[in-house]
Formats: sequence, C-alpha cells, structure tokens
Amino acid sequence: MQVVARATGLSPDVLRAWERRYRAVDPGRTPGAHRLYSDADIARLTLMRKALAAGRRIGFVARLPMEELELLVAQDEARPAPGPLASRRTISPLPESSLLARGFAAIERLDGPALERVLTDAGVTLTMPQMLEELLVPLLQEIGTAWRHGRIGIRHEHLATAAIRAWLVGARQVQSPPAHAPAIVVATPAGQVHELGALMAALVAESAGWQVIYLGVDLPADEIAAAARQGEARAVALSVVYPPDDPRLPHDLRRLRRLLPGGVALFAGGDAAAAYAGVLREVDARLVESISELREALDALRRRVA
Ligand code: B12
Repeated sequence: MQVVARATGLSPDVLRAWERRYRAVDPGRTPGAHRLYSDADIARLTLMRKALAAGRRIGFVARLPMEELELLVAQDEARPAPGPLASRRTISPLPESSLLARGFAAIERLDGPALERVLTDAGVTLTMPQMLEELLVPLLQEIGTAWRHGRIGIRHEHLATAAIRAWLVGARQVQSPPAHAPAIVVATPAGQVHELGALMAALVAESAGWQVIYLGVDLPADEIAAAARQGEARAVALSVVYPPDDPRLPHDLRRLRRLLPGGVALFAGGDAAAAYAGVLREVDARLVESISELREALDALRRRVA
C-alpha cells in the first residue's frame, strides 16, 4: 500500500476509498490479506489522479475502461487551460450545505412537505444549474449511499424521488422554448429505469432553448428513433444510470444509430454512461459528463443549427 501510495501520489485512505466506493481497481490479496497491486492497477490509479486534477468527477472517471481513461487524460493534458469542468471546483460557497442538510433531515423524518419547502426555497435562491448539480444530485447521491449502508430504507428513497420528480416536472412546465426551437428526444434506453437524470437533461435542454420530446424510461431503440424522425429532432439525449454492464445496451445503441436520420447528434450521460464509452464512441455518440456540459454542447449545436 505504501509503495503504491508513493507511486501514484494518492494516500492509502484515498486508495482504499476508491476501491471500496467505486471499485476503481480490484487488487489481489497475499495469503496474509495484504493488497497486491499490479502494474496495470498503478497505471490506472495514476491516470485517475491526473483526470481528477483536471477537474473530472471521480464517479465518472472510475468507470472508464483503461483505453478511454488514457484518451481522456491525453485530451486534458493537450488543453492549454484548466479543463472546462475545473471551474466547478471554484464555485463560491452557497447556502446549499444547509439546504442539503435540511433536505436530508426531512427525508429521514419522512416529512414530504418539509422536503418540498426545501426544494421551493432552493429554487428561489439557486440558479437552475446550481439547483441540479449542487442540491439535487448530491442529495440523491447521499440517499443512495445512506440506502446502501442501511441507514435509510426504500420508503425514504421513494418519498424523496416523488418530491424531486414533482419539482423537476413543475420546473419544466414554466419553460417556454422559442418558436422554431430545434427538437431533442430525451429518454432512457431499454433496461434503464432510473428517471431523474433524464428529467434533468430534459429541463436543461428546455432552458437552453430546445423543444423536448420527453419519452421517459426504458425505451427500445426503434421507438427512440421513430420519435426522432417524427419530431424531426436534431439531437437525442440518453440517460444511463444503472446497470453499467447490460449486454443488450451496446446492440441497442448500434441499432439506434442505424435507425436515426443522418446528422442527428447523440448524447449520453448518467452515472453508468462511461461504462459504455467504447460503443458510444463507435456510434459517434458524445459521452457527456455533467448536466452543465450538456448545456454547453446544446448551446453550441443550436448555434450551428441556426
Ligand atoms: C432513486 C433511485 C432509484 C429508484 C429510481 C426511481 C426513478 N423513478 O427514477 C428505484 C427505487 C427504482 C431504484 C432502483 C434500483 N436502484 Co437505484 N438509485 C436511486 C438513486 C437514489 C437516485 C438515482 C438517480 O435518479 N440518479 C440520476 C442522477 C441524479 O444521478 P447521476 O446518474 O449521477 O447523474 C448525474 C450525471 O451523470 C448527469 N446525468 C444523468 N443522466 C444524464 C443524461 C444526460 C444526457 C446527461 C448529459 C447527463 C446526465 O446528471 C447528473 C448530474 O450531473 C441512486 C443514487 C445515486 N447515486 O444516484 C440509486 C442507485 C443508482 N441505484 C442503485 C441500485 C443498486 C438500484 C437497484 C439495483 C436496487 C435493487 N436492489 O433493486 C434497483 C435497480 C432497478 C433497475 N431495474 O435497474 C445503485 C447503483 C449502484 C451501481 N452503479 O452499481 C445506486 C447508485 C444506489 C447505491 N449507492 O447503491 N433506484
């Protein structure tokens, strides 16, 4: 452990946490149960440290296959300035920590109205990207962690999901895309039932001036493609949160690309999207790391379309 810590520049605590939480590497064990890292593990951990230094998210980086990780770090190193995502680290402190704490406490008490008040208050004080990335996503991640460790139950997760879903649906209703806005289809592919990432992507697309054809979750490729053709969509955004190893998904992505009219941009994001980085590249889909990156990409595409 000490040797690997020195070689990678990561502390033993970080090494253990990355292994436990993200399965970043899977070292073997000696008969005495000491970790036995391979050269490939060390290379991977070093690349992960570099990607994080460039502002990438651990949850995203930890899932990337080795070739994709190498490519990402090479791209980051080729960029003269800090990566676009690094700026997220410098966001000034906001009252979100207390909103987060209030939100989580309300969930633990199963107090739906209190959670709704937190969301309403936050909607007034935070910008929409802050609301999504600094309150809702961390809150959902905290729920996921607490649930995994048995500190809260499915009832807490369901109460929170219902309130957050209602907030997102309400926020979408006040968006009014301009006339002749380009259309985008937002959905999750077959086998993907986590909806909130897709709803967030829909909200962001609308706020970026796109007309959203929102299909919800668990859609076969043929249906997504048919919606894109019918709505003359210029883009399709897919949310891929769980599972990270569905053998059907690569086939579906290839089929979707074949069925989509030429020139339709394909975006994929969500916690498990990076696990499909290879096939996403093959079908010329852009792997988007965050909601704010989607916003930037859609702004650029809309300017080109216009
Ligand atoms: C709510 C929830 C559920 C709900 C979903 C309800 C619903 N209507 O959506 C229910 C109860 C159904 C559920 C079920 C399960 N869940 Co669940 N769930 C969650 C929870 C708490 C939130 C999920 C969520 O909405 N995330 C979406 C967004 C908010 O998070 P994100 O993926 O990080 O997305 C960010 C970006 O990636 C991006 N993004 C997301 N989508 C998109 C799309 C585009 C285009 C772009 C650009 C960006 C983008 O935006 C976000 C902000 O940056 C998470 C915890 C967590 N950490 O997320 C667990 C979690 C995802 N679930 C998990 C598990 C294990 C399960 C179950 C297997 C549990 C079980 N034993 O049954 C089942 C699987 C069901 C299935 N058939 O697949 C695990 C997955 C672990 C893993 N990756 O291996 C998690 C991480 C919880 C945990 N810590 O263990 N779940």
